[in-house]
Amino acid sequence: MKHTKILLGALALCAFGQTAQAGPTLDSVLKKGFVQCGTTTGFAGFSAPDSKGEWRGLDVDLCRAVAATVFGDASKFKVTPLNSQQRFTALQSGEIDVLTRNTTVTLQRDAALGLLGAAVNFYDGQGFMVSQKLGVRSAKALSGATICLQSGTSNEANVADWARANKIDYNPVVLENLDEVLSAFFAGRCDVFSTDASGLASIRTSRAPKPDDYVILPEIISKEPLGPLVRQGDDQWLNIVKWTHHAMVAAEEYGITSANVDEQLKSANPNVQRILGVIPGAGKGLGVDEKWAYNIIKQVGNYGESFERNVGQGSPLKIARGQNAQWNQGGLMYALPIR
Ligand SMILES: N[C@@H](CCC(=O)N[C@@H](CS)C(=O)NCC(=O)O)C(=O)O
Repeated sequence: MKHTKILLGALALCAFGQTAQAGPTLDSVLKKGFVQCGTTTGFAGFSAPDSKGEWRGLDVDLCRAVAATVFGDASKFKVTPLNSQQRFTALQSGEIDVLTRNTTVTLQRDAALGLLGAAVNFYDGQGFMVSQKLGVRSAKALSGATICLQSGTSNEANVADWARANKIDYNPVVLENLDEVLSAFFAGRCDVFSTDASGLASIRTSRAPKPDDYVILPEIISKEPLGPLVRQGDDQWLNIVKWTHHAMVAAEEYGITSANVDEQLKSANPNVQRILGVIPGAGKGLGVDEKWAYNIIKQVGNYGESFERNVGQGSPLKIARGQNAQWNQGGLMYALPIR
């Protein structure tokens, strides 16, 4: 009897294993009609409102892409601006559905906070910015410096590790809001501002009174793989966020862009056909429409388009692709197979 039950269970799994179970997050997102994304309070290139108040950036594009996956409409999203400290509780409490906010994926955030890093959409590392007037050209010369940091970031602990390893004394000034940190730094209350290199590039171009008065030092002291986080316990939602990112990266790898995606529907390449739903299966596996990735690419673009527009050559930040180039171009962006 017991064996028969196990066998029936296994048969049921085989028969229905192709279809995703509707998880609680997708259910509630479908019910309310939009995806609620946690972003920064405003950090140009990654998540910030433009002059018309529309949220833009690499992380906002990922949020829009999730909306395209779920609704076929990238505009069905809302933003909750969060400082570094507030972001994890907002996700834990269900106030947001996904955290798309320059957040480093670490073991403790996955293990102790009940959250999960779903992907990495920007490989980064922590650096230092100083005023030109300080005359310092290397982080090795920072002994005795006052370093401004934002609380609730991985940046605080990284500086402590780096200082201990390099026998450097420093005075930390740790403040909760980015505006307070930047006011302190630009007013000269700190010699140094330390955060992710992308953050330094963004802040120097968009927030410094005179960008040329500030230099970013060459040292990178940590690994900061930045990516979207979801709550633990909802595998379907994790899959949706994870594969949304991989669809954008895969589209770039196969040369599918927002401009040519309709043309690409006629591609003879089975990889392209699977991504675009011409060969069905991926949508069913995620519990969404077979045109999910087509909708992302058409409305948001592939990863490279989003990168260049927001933080790359088409943006004031002009960040080089570097580690964020495709795996076959010397970078770390490697789409998992959509099949
Ligand atoms: N990647 C680091 C740092 C992320 C972070 O919160 N950086 C600050 C400094 S650039 C930020 O984005 N602040 C924006 C805000 O609080 O609105 C982490 O995950 O802890």
